[in-house]
Amino acid sequence: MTTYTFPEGFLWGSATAAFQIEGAVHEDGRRDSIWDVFCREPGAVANGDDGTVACDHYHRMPDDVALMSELGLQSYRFSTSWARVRPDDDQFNPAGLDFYSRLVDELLGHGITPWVTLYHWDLPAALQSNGGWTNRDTAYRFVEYAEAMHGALGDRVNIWTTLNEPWCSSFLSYAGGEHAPGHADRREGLHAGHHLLLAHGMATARLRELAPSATLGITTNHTVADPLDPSSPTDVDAARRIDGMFNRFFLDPIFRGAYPADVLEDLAGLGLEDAIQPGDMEIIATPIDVLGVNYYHGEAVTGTPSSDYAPVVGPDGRLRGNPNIGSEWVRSVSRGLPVTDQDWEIQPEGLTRLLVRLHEEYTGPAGIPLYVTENGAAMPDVADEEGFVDDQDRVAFVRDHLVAVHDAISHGADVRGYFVWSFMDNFEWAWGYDKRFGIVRVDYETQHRTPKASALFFRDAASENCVRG
Ligand code: PNW
Repeated sequence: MTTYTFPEGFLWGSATAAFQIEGAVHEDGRRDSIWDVFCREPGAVANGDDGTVACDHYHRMPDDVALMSELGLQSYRFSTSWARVRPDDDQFNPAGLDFYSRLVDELLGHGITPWVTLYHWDLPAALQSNGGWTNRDTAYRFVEYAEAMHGALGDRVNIWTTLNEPWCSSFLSYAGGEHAPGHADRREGLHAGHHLLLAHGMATARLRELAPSATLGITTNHTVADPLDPSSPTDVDAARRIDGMFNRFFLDPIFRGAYPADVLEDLAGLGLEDAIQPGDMEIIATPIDVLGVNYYHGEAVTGTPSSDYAPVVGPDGRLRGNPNIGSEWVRSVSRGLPVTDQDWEIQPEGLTRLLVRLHEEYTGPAGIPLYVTENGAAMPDVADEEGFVDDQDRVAFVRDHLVAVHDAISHGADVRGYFVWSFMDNFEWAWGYDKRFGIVRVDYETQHRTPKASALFFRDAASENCVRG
């Protein structure tokens, strides 16, 4: 057995997102977000689930924070809900701002460092009626919202990330049709992607003025794409394309101030250029202090090159698109690796490769540290009568990925912390409540919380600053 000890000060935390846990969607002035609307569309979310109650965190927040403290979490990454603090794209809502202010006080009172994400996908529905992220104006609205959040929390919060996973909130949402608002339009997907990056850059610049000493960043989601057959030029090109859209489309503008040339070529004629205005790329490249990395799995890719593509109408009448804009012919195929409850392949070594590469190609040269802001697994809900889940499968997943982080650090990557996704079972977007990612179990009948074996494992790892395996 080897003991993997992490560098001193390594940050152990857990994460959630507002829409996935809060509930209380129409309380204290909150109004619909695009996810509330999307959940009402037949066929959009498994079982017709929605966020009306979720984990009822809005009413149980102090108890939830107390549990985080019992489990030894050093930091808690949460998102603030734009639809709660500025429901109508008009006045800010004091009751909404107050909820997050109380959350921050509660965290600090327990010695837990708050890590704020300003946008985890719950755009106010009022803004979607003007085009949402396809409208450049939404980026300016985001800056106003960021300013308001800083005004409410900036005296106590030091770590701010602008966006969570812009790949999801652009390509998967506006072109893939899988996430709210559920559109299947390539041009919309690309414009949303550009405007999200612009929003990130402008908000970062504004927050920097307001809080020169704050730690500012963004969280991006990544994949590690390998050619199914490394000797096939088509598969190699497929992997390049997926890497381009998932990873480099977002990182190159942020760290290098330009979209990658090969990606622009793949996307020629699809309308991205129409969204880019003079000066945008400089704004997007506003320096950041930290990069949050979300990693769940890599993939092997293949396909038959084709320029034919059209969204299809699903059995429920909804349009189904494809997030691989301009490379819709690329498919991910199983390599026969073990999978989670969501059929995502379990591939810890992908995380090592990803972190080393990000460090070498993007963050290292700029002296910027990496944090794993999400990693975790959906696993079956097998609870005993007391509601305890002995999730040794999740324990192994988290341990193996922590070892992978340790390997990346040994190879020179500057990784400063790890946030397990998620603190508790919650609304897993298009999968509804079917898929459970929590290290704490939620009984949705009683709202009772029960730490799983993985929570106890994580508590011990955090307190000892090491894992064994
Ligand atoms: C991330 N995909 O979502 C999010 O940041 C979390 O809110 C979410 O619960 C977690 O990962 C687990 O899914 C993703 O289809 C959702 O590729 C879907 C995809 C990727 C990330």
